[in-house]
Amino acid sequence: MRTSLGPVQLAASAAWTLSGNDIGTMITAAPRLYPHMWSWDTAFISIGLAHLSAERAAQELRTLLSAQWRNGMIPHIVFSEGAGYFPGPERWGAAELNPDAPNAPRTSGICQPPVHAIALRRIVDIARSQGERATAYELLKFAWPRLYRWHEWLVRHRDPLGTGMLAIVHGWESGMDNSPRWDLPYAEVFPGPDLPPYVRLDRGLVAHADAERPSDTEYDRYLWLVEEMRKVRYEPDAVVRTSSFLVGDVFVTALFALASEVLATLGEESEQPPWQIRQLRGWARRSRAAVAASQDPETGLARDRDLRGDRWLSTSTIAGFAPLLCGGLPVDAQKAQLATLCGPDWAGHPALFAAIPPSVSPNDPGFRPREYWRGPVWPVIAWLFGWAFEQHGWLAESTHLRAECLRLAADGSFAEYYHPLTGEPLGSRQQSWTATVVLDWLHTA
Ligand code: 9WN
Repeated sequence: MRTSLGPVQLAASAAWTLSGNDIGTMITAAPRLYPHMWSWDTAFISIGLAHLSAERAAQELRTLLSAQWRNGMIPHIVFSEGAGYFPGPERWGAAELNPDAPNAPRTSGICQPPVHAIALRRIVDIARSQGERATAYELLKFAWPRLYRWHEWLVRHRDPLGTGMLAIVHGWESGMDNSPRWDLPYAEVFPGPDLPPYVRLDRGLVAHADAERPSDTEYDRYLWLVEEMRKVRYEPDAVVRTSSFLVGDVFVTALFALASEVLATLGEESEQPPWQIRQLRGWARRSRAAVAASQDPETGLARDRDLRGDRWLSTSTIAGFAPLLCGGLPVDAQKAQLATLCGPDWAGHPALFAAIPPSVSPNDPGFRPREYWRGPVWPVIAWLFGWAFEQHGWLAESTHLRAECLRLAADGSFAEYYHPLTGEPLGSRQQSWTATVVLDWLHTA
């Protein structure tokens, strides 16, 4: 029998989870599987934290931004002093190889989706609504220029075609590690004989690792890409030139477009340089157009672009709905996408436990309801769509999505992801970002 906590208990339990993951210097992504700070996790974590303490949320975002590389990149992992994750700082060797990487704290050498400006918007609004105007003001002053530099880094180093479609050099950069989106490009990644040996730690920390975590073959490729980057000392343009994996990521691009608009508006509110604000709006426009241009004429879904293989990647996943995040499609096409997302192939599928879009459609032959990014539901992805719906004024859809997400999360496990047909918690438990999006939903319900 599934537990179902009421809102007060659920909120208390989420707060308890966060305090359990607070190691003093940071809130880790999860207690055992992810005992460090992950870039996009921290953005979501700080949103939920703001409901408990705006100052604490600001501090968390500041910790992440303090590990920003001198060239502007926000690294995908900021390592705590604790061990217990592979690949750890020694395997990345970022500070040893690249003078732009900070020596302390140590970091990985790649990045993750640019959702931080969205978090900043949310924290500033929550802080203001709590009368914490000084906290909001100080955080904006600290974070805005750093986020501007982060967006500038992405434009400078990750738009190889100059079209606004941002490229990733590793599946980990998408945040959707082994999504079927990456199967074709990963098939062209051939680990060399000089791949140093390694021992995975994740497999021992998840109950059903074979079903719920990426395979060893996939890990060989992940680690090989790290080796390739080490060889060029994480120099961003050399990485883009040499990585065997280079893909225009439509979901990252949509988040970038959305976050650039948000950052521009925050810039207007805080009197940032007008030319930077104009630049952000221009970047947003270009990336929005790139997302729209990726639309598959047959399915209506947006597509990633394999830049090594020079081909569209038409795998149907949740990322195909990227235009619903950033806009840019003609009104009719947008309406059609929304109807598809809410319809029987996706969130409206009759067999789902809750009406939340899973990572892959249950009607897709590749649907694997327990497998990492190949079918389960990720609450943070639903949060992003819900937040974007609210911005577009689709209030009925966002309210419904929020209610369904709260129903799924009412078991209090704060799982990393959930089985879409049964609601069973999967992957890590007490995952910080799940607890924090639940807190945000509870406060806006
Ligand atoms: C690799 C921390 C991260 C999330 C990612 C998720 C997973 C790491 C892993 O965990 O990735 O970065 O070891 O599987 O895919 O989205 O940020 O929660």
